[in-house]
Amino acid sequence: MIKFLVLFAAIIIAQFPGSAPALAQSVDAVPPISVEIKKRKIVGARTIRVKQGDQVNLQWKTDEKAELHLHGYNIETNVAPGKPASMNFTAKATGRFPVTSHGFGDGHGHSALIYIEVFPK
Ligand SMILES: [Cu+2]
Repeated sequence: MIKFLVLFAAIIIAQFPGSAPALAQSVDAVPPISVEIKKRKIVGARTIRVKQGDQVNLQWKTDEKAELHLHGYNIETNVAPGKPASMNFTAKATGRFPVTSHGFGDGHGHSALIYIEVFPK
């Protein structure tokens, strides 16, 4: 699974070198989406809507260490204060997918922080 994710990330990076925004635009790349966690809650809207086929880049910031899990796509990433993290994926599957935290601090809560909604093309 880890190998697959690394390969997946490598493919995305290969397709979208940071220096070529014109290229990225031609293939349904959406601008990076910033998501901030404060006091164990999302700042702002709790739903992110994208279209099937979009290259999604979620950029996480937090005021507390957390392990984030995008369900359905099964992407996990660790984020900590001063250490932003990103989740990159192609929105292939449609539906509504929660991102949960596998425990802030020493807890092990599993409630949804935010939902990613992927609409059919
Ligand atoms: Cu989870």
